[in-house]
Amino acid sequence: MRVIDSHTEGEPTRVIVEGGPDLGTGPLAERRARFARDFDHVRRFSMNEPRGFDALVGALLVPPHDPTCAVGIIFFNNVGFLGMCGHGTIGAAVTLGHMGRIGLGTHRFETPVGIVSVTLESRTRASVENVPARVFRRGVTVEVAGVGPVTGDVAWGGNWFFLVDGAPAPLELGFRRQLTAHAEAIRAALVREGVTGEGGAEIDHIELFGPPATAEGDSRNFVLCPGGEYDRSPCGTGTSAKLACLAAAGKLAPGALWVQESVVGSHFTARYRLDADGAVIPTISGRAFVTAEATLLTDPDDPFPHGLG
Ligand code: PYC
Repeated sequence: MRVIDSHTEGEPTRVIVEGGPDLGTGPLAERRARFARDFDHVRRFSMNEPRGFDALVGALLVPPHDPTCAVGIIFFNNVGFLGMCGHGTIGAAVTLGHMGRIGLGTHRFETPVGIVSVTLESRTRASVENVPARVFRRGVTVEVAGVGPVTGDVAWGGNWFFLVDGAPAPLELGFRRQLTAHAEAIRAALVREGVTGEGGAEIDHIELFGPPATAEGDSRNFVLCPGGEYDRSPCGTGTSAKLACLAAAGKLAPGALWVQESVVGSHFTARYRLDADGAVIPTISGRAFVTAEATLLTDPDDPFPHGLG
């Protein structure tokens, strides 16, 4: 399997460019289901130790179902599959540019949750106009074990998020274990109290917000991902969900700039527009850097041919 690795504002992406599973044709949501049902060992092989690690997000390039798209992408991680992935889309765009498969300019990428419009602005910078983001429930309070009541918003930005203002420690790398434990306790409380996204969808990302660390920033965040790791970037789908919350609260006007800092000190710039139906359409911009071109190997004598986990 040939892969190209990159990081987007600190968060890693591994694009499978050759040797991935043949998922056939059809809508991407169906092909993602086929991937999960028949080829989960490929996800584990490429994501888990010893070839990967828990923060890694994978991106399988597939022929698009919609012929207006340059490519189809299915995102996955150490525990399963994602709807969309903002940092991963920026990483994939820079990777496709690195491979010479796309040039500077705007391209449509198809994902299991819809088509996104991606502009490769330079060799290392891309912006993504995401699928519509929306708030599902505002001001939901759950009782978090060892903490007490915590209030947040449930919103969609391509994945489901619970967004909380405030954290028990500074949003800095040195406090990541404490922040992770806090966010995991919130996620457990959501499950225990039956708080979900629309249609009973699991809320698998928790986003904690605090004040920015720089004069340019509007806010800093810590995002717990489904597999227990934190997002090194400010999280593209999480920032999209944040924009939907800000728009719903009347705190950010269409077109206004929002600078979202991550826990590692990187940032995404973000804005939204309203479409004809009044839906929030976020655009997230950031940098990505190619870090490796590799061939992943397996050995018939390897006791862990599909990795650990
Ligand atoms: O950037 O959307 C994102 C993302 C989701 C999970 C990790 N990064």
